[in-house]
Amino acid sequence: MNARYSLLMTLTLLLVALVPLTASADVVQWEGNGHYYEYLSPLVTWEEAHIIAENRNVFGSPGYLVTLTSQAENDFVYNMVLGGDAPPPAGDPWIGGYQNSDHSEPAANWHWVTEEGFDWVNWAPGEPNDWDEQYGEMYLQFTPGGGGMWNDHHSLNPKPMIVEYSNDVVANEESSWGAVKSLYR
Ligand SMILES: [Ca+2]
Ligand SMILES: [Ca+2]
Repeated sequence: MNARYSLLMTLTLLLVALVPLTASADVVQWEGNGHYYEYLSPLVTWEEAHIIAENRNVFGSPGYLVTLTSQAENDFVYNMVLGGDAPPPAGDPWIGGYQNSDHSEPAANWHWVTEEGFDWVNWAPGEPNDWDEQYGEMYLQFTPGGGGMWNDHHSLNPKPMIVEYSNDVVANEESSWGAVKSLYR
C-alpha cells in the first residue's frame, strides 16, 4: 500500500463519516425487483463513492453503487431517482460499473461492482471512447444530458452518486478493490 493510496483511504473514511448513514427521504423502491435506490450529493471520486455506498444500508439491506442491468431499471433510476435530465453535477452521477486492470480496449472488461452480468449496455453514441488519454476512462456515469445513457469517464472529476440496496445482490469487494488498487499502482 503506497502513501498515495493510504492518503486516499484516510480521506475516504473521513468522508464516509460525514455522510449520514440513515436513509434519507429520497430513498425509493422499484416494484420491478423490490430494491431501494438513493441519490447522494457529495461530490466525490468513483472510488470514494464506491466506499461510501458499501458503508450504507437501508431497512437492513446493504448498499452498493447502482447496477443497471435492464432498460426498465435504467429508466426507473434515471427518471424516478434522478428526476430526468437534471443539469450537472446532479445529472451525471457515478454508477457502479468499472473496467478491470485490462482496459486496453474501451468496451472490453467492464464489470458491475456486484459481478452481475455486464450484458445489457446503454452507451451513449460514441461511447465508450477512453477519451482521456492520460488517465483512461475506467468508470461509469450517466452522460450529461444523455437521457440516461452511459459514458466511460476517469475518476478525477468529483461527482454525486446513486446507491442501490438489496439483500439478494451484494457488492463484490474483492473485484471492486482490484479496480481501485489498479488506479494507484
Ligand atoms: Ca441493480
Ligand atoms: Ca467517455
